[in-house]
Amino acid sequence: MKTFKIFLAALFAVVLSATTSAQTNGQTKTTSVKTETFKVWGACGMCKTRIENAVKTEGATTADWDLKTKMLTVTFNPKKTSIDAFGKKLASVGHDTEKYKAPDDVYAKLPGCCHYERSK
Ligand SMILES: [Cu+2]
Repeated sequence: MKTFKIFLAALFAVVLSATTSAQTNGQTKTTSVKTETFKVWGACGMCKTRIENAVKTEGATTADWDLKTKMLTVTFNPKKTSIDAFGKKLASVGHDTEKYKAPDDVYAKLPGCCHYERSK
């Protein structure tokens, strides 16, 4: 009887773990979240906050900008937003990307510490 109980418990555990993994598979299929990394010019911690907030208002789920490498890693739902939308938004708040350049007057209004070296 005791062995039978252990057998049942083991069987239950196997079924349970199989169900959980099936659920996670289903989730990754339905919410197709994309991760991309691209370069955003900036200079300091204030830039980091500004850059990350800018892409989040454009629909990024997560955003992490590296001050040393100037690389921004974003996760987002491609059905809701795009790298293009992020680039435009970043330029509008003063940060150059490979594709979109910030207007000179917006760049000029950034705090002194944020005046990164611009590519010509
Ligand atoms: Cu800054």
